[in-house]
Amino acid sequence: MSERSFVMVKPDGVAAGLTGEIVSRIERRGFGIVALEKRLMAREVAEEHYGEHRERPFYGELVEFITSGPVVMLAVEGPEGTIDALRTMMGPTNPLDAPPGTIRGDFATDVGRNIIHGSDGTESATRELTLHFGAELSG
Ligand code: ABT
Ligand code: MG
Repeated sequence: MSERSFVMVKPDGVAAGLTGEIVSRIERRGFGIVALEKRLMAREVAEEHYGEHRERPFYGELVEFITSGPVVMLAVEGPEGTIDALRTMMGPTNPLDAPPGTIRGDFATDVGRNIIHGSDGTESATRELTLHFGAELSG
């Protein structure tokens, strides 16, 4: 059984020149990169992407931030468990809680600018891959 996740280097990660480092870590770990694209996320797409946070106080800022510059989107494939393993590589949402050796623990300090996104389960992976890459890449 294989599994796919939607991974994204956020605008702060791209601006900091971390795209290569992050893609390299994922690649060297042995995961497959099925698709990779740098682009600006449209506002409507960002609102949909963060739909689960619509009622949260930080929602507006989140949408502003994620559309503030280009992002690098990836469809990443590996064996069952890949979605969780990628989240482990990233570290906790708040970078100050992220141990050294994780992407956030090595390169970020701000919960609102935590440089990388990865799907948090199989359902969100399918939803996000479909939203950003289309249904063909979702499974
Ligand atoms: P994402 O990969 O962006 O989805 O982050 P993650 O799944 O690790 O964390 P969640 B809970 O999904 O947070 C989404 C974005 O909201 C930001 N955030 C979150 C805040 O700014 N304040 C908060 O109190 C919380 C809980 C962090 C995430 N985005 N960024 N950038
Ligand atoms: Mg999330």
